[in-house]
Amino acid sequence: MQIGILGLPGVGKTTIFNAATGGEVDVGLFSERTNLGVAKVYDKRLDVLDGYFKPKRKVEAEISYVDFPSQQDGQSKIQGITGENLNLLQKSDALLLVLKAFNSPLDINENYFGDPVVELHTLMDEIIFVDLGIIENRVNKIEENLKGRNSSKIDQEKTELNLLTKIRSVLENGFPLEDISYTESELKLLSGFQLLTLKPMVIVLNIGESNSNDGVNIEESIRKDFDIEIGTICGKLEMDLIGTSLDEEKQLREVLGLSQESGLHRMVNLCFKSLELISFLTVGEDEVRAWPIKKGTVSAVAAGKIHSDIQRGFIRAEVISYENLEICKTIAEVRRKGLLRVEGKEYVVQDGDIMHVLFNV
Ligand SMILES: Nc1nc2c(ncn2[C@@H]2O[C@H](COP(=O)(O)OP(=O)(O)OP(=O)(O)O)[C@@H](O)[C@H]2O)c(=O)[nH]1
Ligand SMILES: [Mg+2]
Repeated sequence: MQIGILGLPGVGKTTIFNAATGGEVDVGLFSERTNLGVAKVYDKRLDVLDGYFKPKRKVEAEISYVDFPSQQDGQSKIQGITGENLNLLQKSDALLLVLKAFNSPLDINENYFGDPVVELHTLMDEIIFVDLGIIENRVNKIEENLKGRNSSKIDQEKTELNLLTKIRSVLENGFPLEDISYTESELKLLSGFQLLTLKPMVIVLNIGESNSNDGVNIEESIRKDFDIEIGTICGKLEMDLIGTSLDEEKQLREVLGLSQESGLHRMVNLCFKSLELISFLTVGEDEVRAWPIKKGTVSAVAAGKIHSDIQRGFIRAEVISYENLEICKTIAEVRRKGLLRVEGKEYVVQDGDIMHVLFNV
């Protein structure tokens, strides 16, 4: 699962990428590199389980991030994204939209408006522009195909063309594509275009160290115009905190008057949620681990994430909800209280289920 990081130039995309993935990519305006990295999804439950089981290791769920470069033409608009980068962007499962709410000497940059709401409208216009480009390419291709050919695909391509024309006019008028209704087959076609406007989105407000209290007000004004989850983060601070101990981090947050809850954790968790992922957990002497699965996954398929043999030879799963283990502290006590359930392969796994799968190959 991959998140594409988008934003106007110099808003702190690479800074946030570094903070999330523990990366050490150079930051600065008009970057030219595309950066790929993996972020651990902080899960408080793993810390608690780590305390109970004292395993050799603790393994968090992970999600990938792609940080795109500014464009070379100095405009550094997403509009300029082409080729391999456009491909990567289209393949992303969700988008993280970075907005700038810190002051810096770089504010001479003409793309910075000083108002995150205006910035977000500009960014959305650009995202729509990219989609219009994708549609235009496909329309041209179909029109080319339809010229002088009488293959069996004609009807199919005409249907596609109709749909594309319909969504093009919706996008040109600036309406979200979710607002119109589609038939089952149209939806299937649509998913093939990998349009950006149809991807789940999360906003991250990159706030300055000195104005960290403004976040709440800015979030409120964004919510008036957009129905998208928002996380506020001080990107630079979070990046500088990589590698510091928890105690040092706590102290620094106090000194700077920042909340103790890590904005970074919240941001990564919002991304995780936007992907419609949940975690089931496994515990033992070797490791406690969170396994990301799509909401609605059944136990045999979930077990396949651990190993395909376990899915193939699935017999049954012993399941304890995290909450019950937290109350009981030990698996023996969970059993004594009769809180351990035995589930079959069609059981829909819930977030925080602690699973032990019995299998036979
Ligand atoms: N004060 C402050 N500066 C920041 C913060 N986040 C980023 N910066 C600075 O802003 C500049 C640009 O940051 P980048 O992370 O490179 O921004 P970007 O969006 O990746 O830039 P491009 O890729 O060139 O579009 C750098 O000098 C950062 O140090 C922040 O939270 N506070
Ligand atoms: Mg960058």
